[in-house]
Amino acid sequence: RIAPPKAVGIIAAALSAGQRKSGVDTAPIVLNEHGLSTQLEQLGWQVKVNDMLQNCEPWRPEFDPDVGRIKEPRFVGAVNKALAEEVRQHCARGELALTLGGDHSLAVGTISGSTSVYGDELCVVWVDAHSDINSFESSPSGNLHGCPLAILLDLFSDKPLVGFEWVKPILKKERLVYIGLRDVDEGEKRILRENNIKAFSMYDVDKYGIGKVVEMALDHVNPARTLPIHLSFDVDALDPTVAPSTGTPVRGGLTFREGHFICEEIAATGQLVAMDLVEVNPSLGDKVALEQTVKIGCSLVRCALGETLL
Ligand code: 4U7
Ligand code: MN
Ligand code: MN
Ligand code: MN
Repeated sequence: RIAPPKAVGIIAAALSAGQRKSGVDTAPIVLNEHGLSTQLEQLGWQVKVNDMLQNCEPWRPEFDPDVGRIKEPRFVGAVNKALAEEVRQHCARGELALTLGGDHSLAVGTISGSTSVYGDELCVVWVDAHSDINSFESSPSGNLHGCPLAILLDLFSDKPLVGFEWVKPILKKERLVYIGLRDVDEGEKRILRENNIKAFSMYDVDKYGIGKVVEMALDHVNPARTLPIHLSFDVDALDPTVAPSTGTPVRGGLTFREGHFICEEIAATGQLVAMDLVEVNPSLGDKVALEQTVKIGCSLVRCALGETLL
């Protein structure tokens, strides 16, 4: 090859305190045991494994009472602060920052890290059944994995949430786009409408087809395809028949090919600088379900990193 080897930092982020089901913290180890880092090396990537947050217990505070309905804000905030610094370092070295979750609250850290290097040009493509933009007032569950975008866009509340005082609102709402939504809370719908945030739901995937949806999504955030992209991929965007081992499955999701197509189109832009793969929970479902979910997680990452580009 003529081009210098591309490097990727694989950050294991064993965060589960953003939701209530145990096991999601074991996904990074299970994904790597399945051979993800070797697979990326075979694609020509130089792989650096970052296990700083493979165990999040050192960041757990002694005392972490709820704030309103919000659960474990100090713990989730502290892990995210540390994660932001790891992502920042990888991005600053020109490496692709690949974060393996863990629950989706970790996107506060990963996107804080990527925007700290790439600034407000950074585009976020959020692939999910859910819109993860609940505020302090709107969160029905108090689980922070339903809130990361409200925190990042500074829509969370009048004053920063305890534990998240360090977050800088660099991400612009014009640079955020969703694909795959089908379970959006009433409060979230209002937030999306009031802030004019672009979203392509499963309705749009049915109506226009995935090819047109991804084109429209990228046209919205990245019309000339010249801006850096952060892909935040929640496996529950996929249909539960395709990716069953996840904490908040919702029927009617993306097919195997639709999920991969999104990753392939983003790979084709050549602008991917960071990716999160979140909400794989190896403790949910039987052996077959787990095997299927871990396999698809690995192949989504490989596709986003160029496996199927000819
Ligand atoms: B995920 C929910 F109420 N919206 O806020 C909430 F439906 O990262 C679910 O997308 C959030 O998996 C799901 O708790 C968070 C609920
Ligand atoms: Mn999510
Ligand atoms: Mn989700
Ligand atoms: Mn979920």
